Amino acid sequence: MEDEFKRQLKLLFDTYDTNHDDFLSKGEFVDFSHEVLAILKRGGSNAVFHESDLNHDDRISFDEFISLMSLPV
Ligand SMILES: [Ca+2]
Ligand SMILES: [Ca+2]
Repeated sequence: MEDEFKRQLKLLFDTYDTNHDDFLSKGEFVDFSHEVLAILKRGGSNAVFHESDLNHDDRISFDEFISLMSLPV
């Protein structure tokens, strides 16, 4: 389970590690933070929560979290 969690986080990390040097440079991290902020600004955290809760069980699973983080902005 922990390995799966790390694997998912690594996928997320790799998404933003655009030059694949296994580090997030300041520029890469800025892209990441802008994307997160853009998602949150899109309608407030309440709306984002409902949008992210794909199966509507009033909680965000890690899969749903990963889906949220992979949304195109
Ligand atoms: Ca990098
Ligand atoms: Ca859910």
